[in-house]
Amino acid sequence: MSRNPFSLEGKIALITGASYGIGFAIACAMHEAGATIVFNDIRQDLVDKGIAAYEEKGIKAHGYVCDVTDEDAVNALVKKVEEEVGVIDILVNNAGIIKRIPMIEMTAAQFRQVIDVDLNAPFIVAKAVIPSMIRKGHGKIINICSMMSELGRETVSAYAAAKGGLKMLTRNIASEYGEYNIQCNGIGPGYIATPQTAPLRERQPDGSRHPFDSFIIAKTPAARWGEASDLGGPAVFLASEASDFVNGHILYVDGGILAYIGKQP
Ligand code: NAP
Ligand code: GCO
Repeated sequence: MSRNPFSLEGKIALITGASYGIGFAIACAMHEAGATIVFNDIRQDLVDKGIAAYEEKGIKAHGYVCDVTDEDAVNALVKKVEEEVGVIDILVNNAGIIKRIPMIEMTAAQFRQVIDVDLNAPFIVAKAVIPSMIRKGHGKIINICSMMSELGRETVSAYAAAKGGLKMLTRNIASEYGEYNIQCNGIGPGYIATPQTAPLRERQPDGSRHPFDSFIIAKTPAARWGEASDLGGPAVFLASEASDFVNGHILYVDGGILAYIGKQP
């Protein structure tokens, strides 16, 4: 019988910031495809909550405390994972933050903080796992990008700068390490219903939809917000042998937003 090219059997996947939200959904899909799941969060209580959420799904995940912006902590995490679980075959740079502040009101410190988590950290974590991937002869890196890797909008200057940068970091990792059988691709989720976007979906005092919520429905051919689980299949594809000749690509999983001018009001 031929091997299933989408199988992640025997693979170890590190998904950053995956106690809940998109990272959690990607981890669950990778587990279903056979991978061993490793994740981190910034505090022990958040890691414990994550482990309990995985247990509820019947998944024995390995959770660690680590702030992805701290290079020493990331290096220590990767060393510990290699000792306790094994060499990381799949890295998903998922941890991310957003600050919705008009640019001329945003402080440079706030801007730097977003760049630190959303762009510097993927560099730090990828840098930490690549040497072992080279030694092992293969590796998959998936960077979670955004609509804001392509588009701008008011209040998200730092996030757009970071996610645009992450798209180019993705292409550069693919260019620099493709010859070592390392594939680095991005996933660009559309508007997905998670805690990060909850403020954009809050009901109005009169019970009506938030104007941004209605705007997103009108901008999305699928006419709905994405669910975190919508990212599972694409992530498994980019983590599996099925995508071994896909490198430096950004796979937008957006219900068609980038193809569409939007519904006429
Ligand atoms: P979320 O619900 O806010 O979850 C983000 C996760 O990242 C949380 O678990 C958070 O940990 C963790 N995190 C933040 N800073 C960290 C740090 N310094 N070290 C370690 N972990 C850290 O966000 P989400 O919507 O699932 O988004 C996940 C990724 O997808 C992000 O990169 C986001 O930008 C991107 N994305 C989201 C959407 C969307 O519509 N939701 C669309 C496109 C892209 P805590 O437990 O501490 O909060
Ligand atoms: C915003 C949103 C986003 C999304 C996402 C889109 O305020 O516009 O939070 O930017 O989270 O990244 O792909």
